[in-house]
Amino acid sequence: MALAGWRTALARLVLLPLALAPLRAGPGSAHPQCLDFKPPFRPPRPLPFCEQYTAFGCCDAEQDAALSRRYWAVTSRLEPDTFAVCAAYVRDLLCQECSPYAAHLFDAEDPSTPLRTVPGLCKDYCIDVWQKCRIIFRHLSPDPELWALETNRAKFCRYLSLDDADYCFPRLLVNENLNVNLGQVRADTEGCLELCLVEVANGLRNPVAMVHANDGTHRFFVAEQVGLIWTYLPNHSRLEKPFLNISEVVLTSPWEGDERGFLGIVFHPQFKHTGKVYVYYSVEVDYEERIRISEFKISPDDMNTVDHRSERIILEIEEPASNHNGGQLLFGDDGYLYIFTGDGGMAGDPFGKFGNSQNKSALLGKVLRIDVNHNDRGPLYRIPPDNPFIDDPSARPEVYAYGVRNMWRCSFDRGDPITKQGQGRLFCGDVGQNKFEEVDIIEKGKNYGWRAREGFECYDKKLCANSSLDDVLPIYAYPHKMGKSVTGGYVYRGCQSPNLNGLYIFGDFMSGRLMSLRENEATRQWQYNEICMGRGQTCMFPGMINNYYQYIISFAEDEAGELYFMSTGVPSATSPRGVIYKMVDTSRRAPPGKCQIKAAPVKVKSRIISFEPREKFISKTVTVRPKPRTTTKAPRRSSPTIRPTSSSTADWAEQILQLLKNRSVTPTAPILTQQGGSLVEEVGGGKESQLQHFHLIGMVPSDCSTINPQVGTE
Ligand SMILES: [Ca+2]
Ligand SMILES: [Ca+2]
Repeated sequence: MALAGWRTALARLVLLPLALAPLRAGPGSAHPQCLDFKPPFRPPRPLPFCEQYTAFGCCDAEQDAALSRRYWAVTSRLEPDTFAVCAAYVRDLLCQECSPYAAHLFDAEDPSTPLRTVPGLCKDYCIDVWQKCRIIFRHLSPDPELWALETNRAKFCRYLSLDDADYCFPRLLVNENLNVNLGQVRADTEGCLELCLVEVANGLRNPVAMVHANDGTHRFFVAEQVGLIWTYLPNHSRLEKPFLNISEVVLTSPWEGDERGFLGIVFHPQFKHTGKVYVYYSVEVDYEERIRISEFKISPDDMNTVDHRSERIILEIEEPASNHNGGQLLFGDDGYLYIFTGDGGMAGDPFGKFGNSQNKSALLGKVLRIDVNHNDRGPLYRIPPDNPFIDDPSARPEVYAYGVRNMWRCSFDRGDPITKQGQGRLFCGDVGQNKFEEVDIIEKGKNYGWRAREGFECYDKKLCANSSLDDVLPIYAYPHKMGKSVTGGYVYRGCQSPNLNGLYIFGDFMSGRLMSLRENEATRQWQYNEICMGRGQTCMFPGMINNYYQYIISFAEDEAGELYFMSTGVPSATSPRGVIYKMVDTSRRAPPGKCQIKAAPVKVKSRIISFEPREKFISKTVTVRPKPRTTTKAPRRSSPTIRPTSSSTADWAEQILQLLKNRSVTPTAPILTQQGGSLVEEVGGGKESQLQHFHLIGMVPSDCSTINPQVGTE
């Protein structure tokens, strides 16, 4: 094939100074998008026909073959002379369907407007093709309006021009703004990675965890702090009947900042066969506050509900104060159960001679590891034979790692989908005291420093100077001007956003900041990048949004490895303002068909409540700071629990019960919640909730005066 028509035209074009001068598309305004309203991708196999889009674009080999067939159908109708001159134009015009900017070329950014039949052409190119080959348009386009203009060059080329001249063919090919970093995660000038969100669930009251069963059903289960867990089907609809309801025994309150409550859930790795689920929650027993780790079994006649009578208490630990209750449960690849406890509470880990965390005979301030397999007979759990301190008579054998303050959210890396690199690494966010929040990689037997150290700095100078401390420093720590309570996340190992592979994504509960770390393979250093919401058109794809509520409670991974986070506008265990968001990189998607899942069937015995997204894309880049709100403090107390006094106790207890009743009947109904002492009616969505939204540009509240509901800030 001779030199493609566009290249000839392009050569001429670039000689004209005017052609390159008006690069109006500023940073962030480029918007790669395919004709199916989705981001472009890297084709898994080379494209033999539309070669120029073989590295990145909107076609896979199948679509390329279809375009090739169209090419032969069109060109076979041309006389040999015409063919010689015009075939390259036909190919160029057809192949623009594979351009990463196909949606712009064909006016298809908006699904409600009709698609062009021919890509938008720059004037010079149009004149060129009109003069030599206008006959081809009859075969290329079924549009009678275009045919009618065939004899009038000016009208013809006006008809084929684009409103946004930056995107016309072939000029967009040399537009630097449109081509620089194409296919890579978009970042602003400060290196903030611009990602987008899809709303997945809403109306949740402090959603603390979202987990899957690893049983092929692709269901997900969302736990609310009050002690209710809901089953969601892969299409995001929710079952009316809760998966688990232990709200009557779970100890929590409506106070923003109450760290007690239902805190964690994990399915047994062989759940499909064992039917076992493990939960972690606050409870009061004989006027003593405890954390409890229990085992439940799935109901024999409903796969979407546990058998509520099957609870077996695996472990209970007394909690000396209401804050720092830990709450993460995980199973490792070794099949053992990992339990992440807090240091017990108060400030500065004051318990005992040198605190709980450095005391290996205490279960608080630790990562514990136990074996709950084959526990139907004999002890409820066993000590894994290779636990690090089993030979130390002064240490509890359950201890796996110590020096932990309050690890709020940990995760195992699944590893690279192909190379498995990184697999099994255990990442945790450990909430700091007054100055630093940190991210750690947990290893067996290691000391994570608290209370000797906070972040990289000494906290207890005497302990810190002790040569036997031998602690592991965080992989990353940030000061309190960036946030005051870390929420650990996940290393992205999903399929749909291939650019994010290997990125550890986490957040801060107080500032609402989303953050990321990526390991430099060569230097082993962790590269930090903030994550912000895509600006301009970056998130302008059907179903995507670019804003979220501030209080980032937890992150999650679905069965396929896609990444989510949960946040709320009002961090109270009774406020239904929690939303689950899926994180998406719109700069590049996986090739079509690659991420298709085949979910195993789910037998449903409950009413299904379909999902209705409420959050909206905000088109203007406005800076909306969260409204200053009256804040309530968590009850401060010494053991035993001082419950809120007399009349209010009955009030909130009744409220919770009422809420639970309301929830099971009409989950989307307005719910009453107590805020600042008065009852305020809350209605989801609408103007008011928009005000609670914010963009990351300048959104960080200057005064983080609210108390974290899960993790402490003294
Ligand atoms: Ca505590
Ligand atoms: Ca530490």
